[in-house]
Amino acid sequence: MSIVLTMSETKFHTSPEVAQALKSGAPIVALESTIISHGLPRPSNLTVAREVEEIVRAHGAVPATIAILDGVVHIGLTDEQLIEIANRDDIAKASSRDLAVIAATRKSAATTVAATAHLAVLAGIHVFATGGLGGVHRGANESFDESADLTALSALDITVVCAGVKSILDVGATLERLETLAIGLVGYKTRAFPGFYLTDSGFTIEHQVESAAEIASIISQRVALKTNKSALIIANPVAEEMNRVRHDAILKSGLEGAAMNGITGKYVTPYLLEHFHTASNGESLKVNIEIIKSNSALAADIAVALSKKA
Ligand code: PSU
Ligand code: MN
Repeated sequence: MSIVLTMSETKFHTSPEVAQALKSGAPIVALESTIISHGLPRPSNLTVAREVEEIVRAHGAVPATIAILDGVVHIGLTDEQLIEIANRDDIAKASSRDLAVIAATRKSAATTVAATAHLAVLAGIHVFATGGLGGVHRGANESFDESADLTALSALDITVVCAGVKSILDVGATLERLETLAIGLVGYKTRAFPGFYLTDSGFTIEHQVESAAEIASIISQRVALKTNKSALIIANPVAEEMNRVRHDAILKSGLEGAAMNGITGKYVTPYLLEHFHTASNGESLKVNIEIIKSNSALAADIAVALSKKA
């Protein structure tokens, strides 16, 4: 027996503002929602979600925060929907593989980098801002824990602005995987690969760019040379990093805590982020918020520069 899904059964809602921008070719920036539901504590999660949208607008682009609410995929959220993502207790964390299940069962989920990038491209959006990418976890040679962000980005034409990968990961292994998966990587005004809370993870990036216009040129060349089957990552270090000594100590206790409490799979990243925010007395939260804001501003500048080229 074959199951045929009609379009009406696939609930895919693009907000009027985003739909209009898509139609007119105006610059758009996709924003993920897992940061809001699982990455930041209440109530700052909602404040940040709103501020980030404002920053994108102030830089001349239209924000498209992406999530699934009660089975409907939303590209662009209303303020009421942002509130739901920030405050509802039944918001799951969805990677690409979960999307169909959440939609079919009429559930609600925030989307990770993998799922957001997938839905953004499906909607026709090719610039995306997040905090830090998922990657290869420490001890992955035993646990096989590698974020689906990597494989998703190996098959999507999208430019992702991030502060490198989270320092909770095996950064060296993640960089090797990015190379294998042919995911482009350039540093924004730096050749030091950022480590999320830290401006320099200790690893080097081969290519450095100085402006959004330069990034737009690279994106055009990717299309011309057909290397746009996989994503391009713009590594944008935070202006002011966390205290390194404190960072390292909190990371150590966090990893120990995760192991002791048997935290595995998709729960590892939210657990460690939460541990950082609590143990650092909000210092990591402050840095995390700065990261998301500055990445959104740069993503908007890139989207604007791209629309000028078109
Ligand atoms: N960046 C942040 N906070 C977050 C994340 C990124 O500043 O919470 C989320 C993203 O949604 C990313 C996810 O896709 O963490 C990675 O989770 P995992 O390691 O389970 O793939
Ligand atoms: Mn994982």
